[in-house]
Amino acid sequence: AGFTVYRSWDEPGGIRAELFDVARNNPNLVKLVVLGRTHQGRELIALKVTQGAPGIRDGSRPAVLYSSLQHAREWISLEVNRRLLHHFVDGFRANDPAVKNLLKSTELWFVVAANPDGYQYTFTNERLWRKNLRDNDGDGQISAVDGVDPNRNFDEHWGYDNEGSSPDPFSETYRGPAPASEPETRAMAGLIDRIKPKFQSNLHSFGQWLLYPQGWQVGTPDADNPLYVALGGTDANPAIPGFNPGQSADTLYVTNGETTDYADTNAGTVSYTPELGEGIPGAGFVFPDDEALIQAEFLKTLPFHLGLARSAVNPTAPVSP
Ligand code: 0X9
Ligand code: ZN
Repeated sequence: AGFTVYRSWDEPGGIRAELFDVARNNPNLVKLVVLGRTHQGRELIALKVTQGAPGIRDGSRPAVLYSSLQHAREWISLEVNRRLLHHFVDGFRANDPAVKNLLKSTELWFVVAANPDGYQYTFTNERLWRKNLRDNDGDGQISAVDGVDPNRNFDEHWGYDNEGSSPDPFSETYRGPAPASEPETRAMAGLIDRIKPKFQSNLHSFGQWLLYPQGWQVGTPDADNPLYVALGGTDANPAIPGFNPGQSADTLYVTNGETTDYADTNAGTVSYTPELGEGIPGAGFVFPDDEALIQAEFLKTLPFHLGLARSAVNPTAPVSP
């Protein structure tokens, strides 16, 4: 649709087709799992990347989960994660010794589009749509009253104190009618429950933050979990150059029903929300359709993401990026 880099979910050669191609072309390395279906019937897809993937029970090796595009308009999160997937898959194919060694012992999981309905809608209807496409008012069409915020629907302090999410369907942070009411939430939470990732990077944009639990209340214990600091770094020495690491409620704002809180509390996952940059100042959620800027954003986050992967076999002694 006139973009040089970005591709929609549905189009021929689009993101959905690419994920199936990556799995088909790497049968001994990549396993595609359909975790569920969206409101509009799209597959919720995860790729497991590990040596001998199809023959190995999910979650039997220490796992890392890289997820992105919960919020429909945050296209850069998908592009960065997609490039990370290719870093490992293409590195394995090219016999990169570090990648080969890693993928013998560790399984990497990729959910590059956690909200494919919303993503598609940003190409066809509204570039700045955020939520999923739940038809809240049941009128058979999508308008401002519709959609649930996928990062407010998890069964972890869902709706707590009514602060940081909304009961109003019109709101951009509508938490949905019940905890885990949404297929996107059940897919992600179900995967987390099943593989119990040691680490997660749940990519969002924008703001150059590197956030970690808890989001639901300022000053909760994980603020001082030394692992979050060991791998995320400090303001003076952040794991992603130019980003500010910090506990999310304290650093940004309070949320509830949030993904990383769910993973941390229910699976013991050390779970980060990187908020990527804008590409150029003022671009906001509309990161430019510019190969050089997108690749630079990927490369900036690569050492941090490699640190998570390399640390999974022994999480309490992290290999810093
Ligand atoms: O509000 C969100 O879900 C994330 N920001 S975004 O602009 N991408 O929507 C931030 C979630 C991080 N958690 C907290 N701030 N508590
Ligand atoms: Zn977001």
